[in-house]
Amino acid sequence: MNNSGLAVEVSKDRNGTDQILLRNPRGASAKVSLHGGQVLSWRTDRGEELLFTSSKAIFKPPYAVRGGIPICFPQFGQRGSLEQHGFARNRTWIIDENPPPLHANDACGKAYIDLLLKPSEDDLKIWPHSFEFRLRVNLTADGNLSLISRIRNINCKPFSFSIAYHTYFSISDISEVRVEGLETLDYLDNLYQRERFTEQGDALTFESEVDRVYLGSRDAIAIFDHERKRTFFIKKEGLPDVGVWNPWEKKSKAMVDFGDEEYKQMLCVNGAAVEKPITLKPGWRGLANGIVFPNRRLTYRLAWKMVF
Ligand code: TA6
Repeated sequence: MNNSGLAVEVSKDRNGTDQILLRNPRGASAKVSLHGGQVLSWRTDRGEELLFTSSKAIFKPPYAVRGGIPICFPQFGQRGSLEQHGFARNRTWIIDENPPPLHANDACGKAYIDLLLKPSEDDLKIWPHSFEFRLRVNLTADGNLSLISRIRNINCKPFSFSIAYHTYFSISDISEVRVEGLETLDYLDNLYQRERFTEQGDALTFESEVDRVYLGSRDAIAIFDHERKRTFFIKKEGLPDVGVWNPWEKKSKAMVDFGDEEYKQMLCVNGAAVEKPITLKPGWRGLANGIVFPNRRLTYRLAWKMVF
């Protein structure tokens, strides 16, 4: 624990993979695994878990843990020879001891860890683009969580990728939840072969499986959980799209690493760039994700922003 009461503790998980616990003076915490560079837990200063993880999650490579915030890179979805949602979430990242500096307000007064993923020789065979993916996970003194990603093209030619921060929010019950901020937007519906539709004018509520990518969304989205009297305010900058997913009953039963009834306790709202993949010329380009602002009124804001 440093003098500002922020702590960063490295330990081993049950498979011997390093995981990092970030803690702040009020007791809020975040846990990040080097397996997939995945945030597995984010707790308020009262110890309440805000992210969902399945009771049947498989914590063993090469599976991505079913929950938390998997990083879908260099692809969101299933196309070509890459595995669904790309390989970044199924790889072991390393702690980046000497990262390039970040903007001051993305760094000061935070407990943080810097992770780094580089492609293996095998990765380059399936995705022939050399990159460095740097991920900083921050926890601030009042419990904010931020994931700041910087992807560097160390090729000599441009490459394109799609990306999503597949964020599993913990909710009281899917019937108690509504999402605002996606009204009137176009979306690609994965249940209809990514056909394009337009959202009506009301808040999003859930009565069946939803698997959509909302396009060109505004920078403010809110998840209201009536039962828990909890609101996640999602503020984003730069990442143009937002994925929304709930598998509902049938798909839940078909997933080995997901409980049959667990669809009731989770909702994925994912900051993403899907419709228009991002093209990187050689050099740095930054993306950032999840800044969660808890405050005393059980209101949590999640913001995504682009960091250049
Ligand atoms: O977020 C939407 C989605 O693409 C769904 O189609 C579903 O497959 C989900 O991601 C989970 O994907 P995963 O590969 O983690 O099982």
